[in-house]
Amino acid sequence: MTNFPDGFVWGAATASYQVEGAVSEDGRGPSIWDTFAHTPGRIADGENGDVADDHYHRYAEDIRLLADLGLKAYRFSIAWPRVIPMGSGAANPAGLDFYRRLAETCLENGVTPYATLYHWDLPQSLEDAGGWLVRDTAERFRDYAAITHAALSDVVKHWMTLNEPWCSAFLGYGNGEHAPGRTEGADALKAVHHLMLGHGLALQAIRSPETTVGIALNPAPVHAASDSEADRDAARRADGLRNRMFLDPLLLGKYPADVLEDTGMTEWFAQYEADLPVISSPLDFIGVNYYCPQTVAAPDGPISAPGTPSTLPGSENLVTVDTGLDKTQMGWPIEPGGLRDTLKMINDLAPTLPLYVTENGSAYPDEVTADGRIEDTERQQYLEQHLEVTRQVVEEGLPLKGYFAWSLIDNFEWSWGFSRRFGLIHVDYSTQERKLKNSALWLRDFLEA
Ligand code: IFM
Repeated sequence: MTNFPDGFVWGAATASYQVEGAVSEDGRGPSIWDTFAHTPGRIADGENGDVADDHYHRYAEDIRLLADLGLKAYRFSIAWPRVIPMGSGAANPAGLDFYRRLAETCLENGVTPYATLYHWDLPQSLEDAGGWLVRDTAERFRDYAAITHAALSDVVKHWMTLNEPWCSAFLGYGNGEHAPGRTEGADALKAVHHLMLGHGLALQAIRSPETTVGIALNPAPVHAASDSEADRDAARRADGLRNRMFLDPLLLGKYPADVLEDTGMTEWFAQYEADLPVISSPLDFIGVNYYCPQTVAAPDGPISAPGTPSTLPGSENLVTVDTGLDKTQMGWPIEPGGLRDTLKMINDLAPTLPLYVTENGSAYPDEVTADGRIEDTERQQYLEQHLEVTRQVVEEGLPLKGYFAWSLIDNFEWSWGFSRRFGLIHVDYSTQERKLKNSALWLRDFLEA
């Protein structure tokens, strides 16, 4: 596998709550993830992100490790409650200083910082005032973005507004698996709209000739389990909620009418059509977080079961089908070609828009051998296969500009706690010792070649 173009960006990614720890230091305010993780029963292993990887104190070591692998870019996220502890109002200089130190350390190591403004750690006080179900949160996000960009744009040139708004809306307000843990049925679509509006307002607030601004989404190919009309309709519904509900407003300036109809939200959305030009403000790039495709079938009975906690409002009974592909520890089927299909889906809508793979990776139950090795053959294979598809996509001429592995280090995998490891680098959570896994050593050799 050779021949990526000069300038192709190679990086790895993390996110604030998953790695930083130091949740009460230097004036950081509480986020919805602090509250959620400390609520009994919410996190599989009963853990929380209070310490996580202690990246807040060990970021310099982590960035050096990243650079030693030959990676040239670090995608991290900025914690809103570190910068504006109560979500609105005055900025906390110590919070901004941390991200300045982090970005400067990247630059000293020859690593380009890529910052995401929102990777799910909403200030708790904003959730108390309605969270993403209310418009005010979008406006507060714009203010936070403007303050953060103004403070850091001399050292951070590449920005993403949101990470995976699908998760914020449908896991946060749909099935309740993520913070804030609410199950609001079709109202989760209000969260979609306010997230998208927040994205557009933030993008407009931080747009400048010196910086690029994009968004990281988690679209995925959705296949129908069979050619039957009912299964094809199930696929249309799942694709609408997963992909078109985000890509259409961003790239076409409209929401998909069929999704609004399926969810009974047509009238609510009609009130806010004037927001669409803001949401579809020109992007510099789209980031794609790709893990797996989805195959769906229609249920035997009615597809809709209003009131059921679900990521599929209006289609709650839709069935996810196991097609027999190998799976990672998350239970996610492995289909490297799905990365190509996903990039192509966006490229078809916006043929010249630069794309990045902003996340791609796999969880496996790693073990450290007696002599300290981590032989994560399956993760390495996953990486090799997806990089081969990445290469093919570039060769086919799609404007794919970079690849970020998820994740640089093992970390707090949300409702799974520390029970799922995605890192290229192993973290011993009792000592905070970092160790390169075999997949990282393979990647280092690959990048060197
Ligand atoms: O860990 C997450 C990350 O925060 C967002 N994208 C998917 C990853 C794996 O689940």
